[in-house]
Amino acid sequence: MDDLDTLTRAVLDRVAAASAASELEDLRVGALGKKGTITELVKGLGSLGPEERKARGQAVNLAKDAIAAAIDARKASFAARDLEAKLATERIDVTLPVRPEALGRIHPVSQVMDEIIAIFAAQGFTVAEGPDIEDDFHNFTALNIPANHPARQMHDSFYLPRKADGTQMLLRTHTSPVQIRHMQSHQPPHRIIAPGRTYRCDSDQTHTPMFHQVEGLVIDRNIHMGHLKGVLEDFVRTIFGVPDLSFRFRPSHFPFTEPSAEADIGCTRKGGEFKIGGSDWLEILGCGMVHPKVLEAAGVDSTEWQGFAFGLGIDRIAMLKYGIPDLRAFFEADLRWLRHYGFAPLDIPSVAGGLNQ
Ligand code: 2NM
Repeated sequence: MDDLDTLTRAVLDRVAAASAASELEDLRVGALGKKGTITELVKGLGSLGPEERKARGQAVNLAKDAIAAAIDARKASFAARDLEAKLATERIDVTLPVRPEALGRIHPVSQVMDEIIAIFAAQGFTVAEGPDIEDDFHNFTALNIPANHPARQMHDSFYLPRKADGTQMLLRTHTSPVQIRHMQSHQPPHRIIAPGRTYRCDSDQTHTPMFHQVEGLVIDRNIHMGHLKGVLEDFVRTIFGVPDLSFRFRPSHFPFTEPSAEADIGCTRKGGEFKIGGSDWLEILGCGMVHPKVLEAAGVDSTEWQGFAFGLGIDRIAMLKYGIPDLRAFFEADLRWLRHYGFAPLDIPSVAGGLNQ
């Protein structure tokens, strides 16, 4: 017995004195491994009588368990100590100010979207939102777009796989379905804008498959084209910061408005130079009086209510306003481009702030 007790105590003392996990592993192998001191004692049991062997066997097992438990406990305390040390040396002070060179930038599209929202908010509009994935009714049918219209073709719109009931969802091709949904779920009068992502199967120098639109909708009892022109003229003058910017309507056609117009702003083209303001014309948006069929499809009584709608592309406004030459760079997530064309996060646009200092 004494040799077992002495041996056990010696191992436990060395476990207590160990200063690293690797030392503990050496101690474990030395005592409990194949050729370990305790293991060797077990081998000696064979030469003992049955009674003595049983008693000695139990004592050896208790010693093995005690040593293994002591080693595990010491290992755990080393792991806790190492973690504490790591946490102490790698501590970060989350209250420190952000490094200026590490600041993110606001994408020009986000900036212009915020500017547009600020301008229409000052005119009393609120923002409406809806799903990017739409059904045929809200994206086309309710907007008086006929069954054979080219926009409905497979190669002009992004369709999802057909569902079991035969219907097929698509990525919205404009934000008009947001306005249909708003009219369905709210009582008139309406005064909303619907900014957001839109999708068309189109990709070249001036088109990307995903782009950004803002559409506006005003429905009340006596709304007419004069209100429309006033709202939009104020908008283009404020967004471009040109107080006397010229603005004109040209007759046009959309299935969802009657009458319909396209609007131009004044610009200057001289040599290679281009700027907003001047006596040349640049097309900027489409608009019109909401077609009675559209109002009825959205559950609005067209004998009592009427109004206007308009739509414009945000990406092109951003290019024009901030002199960004290449549309495709907008969606390449190039950090150098973002650092150059991006905006400081706290440069929040407001009409009172002049939008762009
Ligand atoms: C445009 C041009 C003209 C438009 C119509 C509607 C709705 F849902 F109220 F009928 N929303 N947007 C509209 C009208 C959009 O984009 C060039």
